Amino acid sequence: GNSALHPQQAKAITELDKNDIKQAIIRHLHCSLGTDENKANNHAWWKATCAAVQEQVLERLRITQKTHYMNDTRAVHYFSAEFLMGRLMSNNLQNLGLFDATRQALLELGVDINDVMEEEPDMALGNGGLGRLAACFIDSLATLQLPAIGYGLHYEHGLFRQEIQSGAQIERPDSWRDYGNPWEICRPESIQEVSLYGYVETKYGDNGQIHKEWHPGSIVRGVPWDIPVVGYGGKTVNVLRLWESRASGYFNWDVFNAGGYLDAQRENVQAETISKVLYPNDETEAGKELRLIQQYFFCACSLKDIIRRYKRAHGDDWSRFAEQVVIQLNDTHPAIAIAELMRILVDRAQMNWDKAWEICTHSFAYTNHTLLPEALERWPARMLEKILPRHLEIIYEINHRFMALVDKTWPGNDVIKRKLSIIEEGSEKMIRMGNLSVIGSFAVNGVAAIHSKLVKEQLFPEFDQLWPGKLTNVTNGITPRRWLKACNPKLSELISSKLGDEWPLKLDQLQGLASFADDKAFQQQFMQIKHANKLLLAEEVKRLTGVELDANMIFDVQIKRLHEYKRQHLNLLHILALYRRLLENPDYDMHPRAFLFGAKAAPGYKLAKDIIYAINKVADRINNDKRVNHKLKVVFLPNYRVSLAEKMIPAADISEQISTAGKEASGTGNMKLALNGAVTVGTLDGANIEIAEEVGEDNIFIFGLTVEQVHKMQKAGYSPYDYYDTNREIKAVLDWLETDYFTPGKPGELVSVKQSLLDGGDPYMVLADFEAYSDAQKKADRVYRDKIRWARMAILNTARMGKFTSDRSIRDYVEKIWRLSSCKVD
Ligand code: DL6
Repeated sequence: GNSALHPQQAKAITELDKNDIKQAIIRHLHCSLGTDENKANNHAWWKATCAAVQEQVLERLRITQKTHYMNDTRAVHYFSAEFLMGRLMSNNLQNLGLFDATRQALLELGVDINDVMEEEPDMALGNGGLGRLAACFIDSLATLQLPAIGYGLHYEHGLFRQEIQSGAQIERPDSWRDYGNPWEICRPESIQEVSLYGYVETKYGDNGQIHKEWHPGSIVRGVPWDIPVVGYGGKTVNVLRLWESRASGYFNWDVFNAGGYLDAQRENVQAETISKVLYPNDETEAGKELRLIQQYFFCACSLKDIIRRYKRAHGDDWSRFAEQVVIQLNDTHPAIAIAELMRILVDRAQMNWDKAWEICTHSFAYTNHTLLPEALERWPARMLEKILPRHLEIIYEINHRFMALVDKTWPGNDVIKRKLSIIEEGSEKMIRMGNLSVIGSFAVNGVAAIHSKLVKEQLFPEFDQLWPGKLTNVTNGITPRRWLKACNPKLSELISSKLGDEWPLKLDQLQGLASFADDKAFQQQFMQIKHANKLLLAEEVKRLTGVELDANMIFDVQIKRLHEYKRQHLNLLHILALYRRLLENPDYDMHPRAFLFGAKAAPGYKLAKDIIYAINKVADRINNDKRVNHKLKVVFLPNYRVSLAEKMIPAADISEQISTAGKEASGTGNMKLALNGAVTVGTLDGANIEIAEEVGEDNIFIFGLTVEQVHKMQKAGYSPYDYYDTNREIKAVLDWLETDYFTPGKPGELVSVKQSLLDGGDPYMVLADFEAYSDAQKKADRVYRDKIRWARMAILNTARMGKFTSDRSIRDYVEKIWRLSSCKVD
């Protein structure tokens, strides 16, 4: 190859040393960036370093793609509207095994690698758990050397940047690629075109056959951007392919020729709007036309891309399609792909319906991520008719045939029919994407044992009867490369010193730490690292908020999207209770504690924003109250995101996982925190249940109502006033919110929080769980003061998190759903 130009490329990656890397960085500083060592600022160093790393990555990408092509591998295609990647530099260096050499190289160039990494904007193309799960999964897929490709949208603006002004959330646009993104590669050779709008023509053939032809009203171009996904060990490099929308040249040219220059420009703007911005709603469907167009746009581009690749190997023989291609639908956002594949097979490939349906239902699998009714996607039939008229017809046909099956199974049962139908009849006809997904897939999974059980028993019981075995569970996981090795280098080193360095690939090996759980010297090392991480976070907190934290305080962390069901306000009520206890009794016996929050609220979710405001106002008051602030601090860190999580998680003592039982499908932050030695205070919800099984009941603080108890109470008619009227503390803290104690001169500013918990009916049973929560916190406080016992608990949490590696999740998908084989890349 070009080894004369780039001598280091001739070397195997394991032979690359700091001098090779140094040379490559300098070369890029000069030749790619047109600057030099004396002029370069941290941003330039970052770009040059990324470019040097990317050389290594692209070479491995090329070899991977060639290997997959030569072996004609079956591959999984992970369709997701969100990939919350975060920063890539440290991750790619870790996975290539080049982190230390690069750190050294930069050091010799007079630059601190940490300062360089701070230059990288987060790739925040996701809202929260669902998007971050997709990112962990593609890491594991590459690590396990599985042929896989992630497909999604190349949003120009990711999730908004959050500022806090006078306590309130302000949304600012996120511009992750304003100054270029060194990791992505544009692939104009793989541009696709996608149709929208228009009408359907029915044509009658000589033999009486009916053929449908869609005459689109508009065509948009999809430009693919590839982000390499480097597996740990650097062998397999898969890609994440993200589609950017552009105006399609020729379509507008017609308008232009007709003299409609401005119309043509308007068309351009509309086409380019499709991938402009990520919808910032977590757990709520946004029934907006543009969102449906976004979903269809990336699915249609991706399917064309898949089919192009399939045809390159198999020509027009569709018979092996489902053997080669499995498409995983990450929630219902890409569910329209089912109708699109049917359209391609029936209308374009002229296949008969049954054969097409056979291929479809052997290609798709669907993951459900929530039971919350407000998150289950439904589209107005009229909207579909306007944007995708042919797809609506196809959906009606799918439903028609499915209803016949339902009728055969439950003859004459209209209740069941109405329930299972893809079409919801009402004042406005709606298309239920969940039902379409279940009907069009060969497998459906929930994301934690309890969630999958509820999917079976509550959400889709009849589907489970109809197709026994189709509904299954795959418990979520997280990549230990990012969420331990990279984000907590000190703890990683300690672990490696005891267990060797294979644990990032074999996370079960962490069990080996259990034998040190009672070892005084190890306990000390483990807790010293926690302390050092807390000092680092305290510095960051000071920098970001001005609040000073003593690293001897308990660092109690709740980081996740803001939602009533996640109950940040339960945490807040407990903070108010502690504050009140301290004011009533200055000697109130508690270990000093710092409560740290990180959370974004959907811009249109009023109460969520009110809760953020309330947390900040309470924080202000407490942090400036000399009577208590040596014992109690509250911090709301602005702009919570992946890179901030990487700083908070290694420093946490307590992990708050306090959702109403039955509402949090799995959670993944719970896994990240426990892996880093934080002890969970949590309800029996989502993956908390499985975490409790792994760490043992002595090493977790479980409290509160169970799923069954929640159901029972709600059926019996839950009244929050029962608690308000009988629990002095609850009444006092709720009434406190109505005064101007936290908002001087402005009483009532925080009243919406109180109202939601009383007249609002307290839908997430905050008051019902308050006392149990407070007791669990008291217990955690006592245990923390027993240094030896706490160290043991923290160590055992890390030691017993092996199950929650995303490698295990991916292996489960491979076995239960995808039936994939790994493909060794050398
Ligand atoms: O499965 C990933 C993640 C779970 O860990 C969370 O518990 C769950 O709330 C989240 N679900 C969503 C739902 N969004 N939609 N639609 O984000 O998924």
